[in-house]
Amino acid sequence: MKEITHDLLSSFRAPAFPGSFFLSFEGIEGAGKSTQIANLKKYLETEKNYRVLVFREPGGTAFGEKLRQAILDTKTEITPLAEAHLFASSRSQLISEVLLKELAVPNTIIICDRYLDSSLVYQGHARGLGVAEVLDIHNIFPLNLVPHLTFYLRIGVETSEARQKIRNAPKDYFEAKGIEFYKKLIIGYDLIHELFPHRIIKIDAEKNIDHINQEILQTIENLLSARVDQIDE
Ligand code: Z5A
Repeated sequence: MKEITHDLLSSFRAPAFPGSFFLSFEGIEGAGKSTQIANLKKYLETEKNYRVLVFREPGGTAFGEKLRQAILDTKTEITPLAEAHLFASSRSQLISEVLLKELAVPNTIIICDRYLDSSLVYQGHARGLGVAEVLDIHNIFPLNLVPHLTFYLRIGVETSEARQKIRNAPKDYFEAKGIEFYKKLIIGYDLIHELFPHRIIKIDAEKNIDHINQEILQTIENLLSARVDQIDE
């Protein structure tokens, strides 16, 4: 497997659009991403007057949604390399067709439900392709654009299973892979957090929904006020 070098990591940058922000949420199944994204969107729109757009990955474009269905509904095994390229092509389309255009509109916040880190963790670490190999696939504009902030909602395997049981939906391609796969995902996310310690904010998502929401809002306040200070300078 390839080495993750400083040079490789430093080619990943947040997009520079004055007054606009790009955020993502990460975590294993049932971590509470959709729940927290809905709460954050409401807060940013009503309390901060931002224009907030939410996209999910894979998906977010007509092409991406077709890929999502193809990947998550498959009953046959896909190689980790094929998976990585499929997710990257959905992401590439989302960035070019939507993200860059929308971020250029001032006062916009884009929130992605999963993004690059999911590929690093699922394909790179848990499926064994290698984190550097997945970074390499993304080391070309615009795939090398990363969020200003990523919230990693960390839960254990037991909590994930308990929350899935309540939902009682049929298992998709990744959900069917079992406990050992989920354990690898958690190790993978901790590893990615070490690689990008400033961008990725790790949150204990075993706590209750309101507590997590408050922690997220505090971090967001810091991001927004730091950016305003920069603009004022
Ligand atoms: N994938 C990949 O391999 N590579 C990639 O690059 C990308 C994706 C982009 C997409 O999953 C799959 O694609 C995913 C990785 C792979 N595979 N898996 N597994 P998805 O989008 O279909 O599913 P998900 O991301 O795992 O979403 P989810 O299951 O809906 O989880 P969530 O959004 O994090 O959770 P939630 O819907 O907000 O909450 C789940 C339940 O828990 C719900 O009943 C809530 O009311 C409850 N909940 C939420 N928070 C709490 C707290 N704090 N306490 C108690 N209960 C809570």
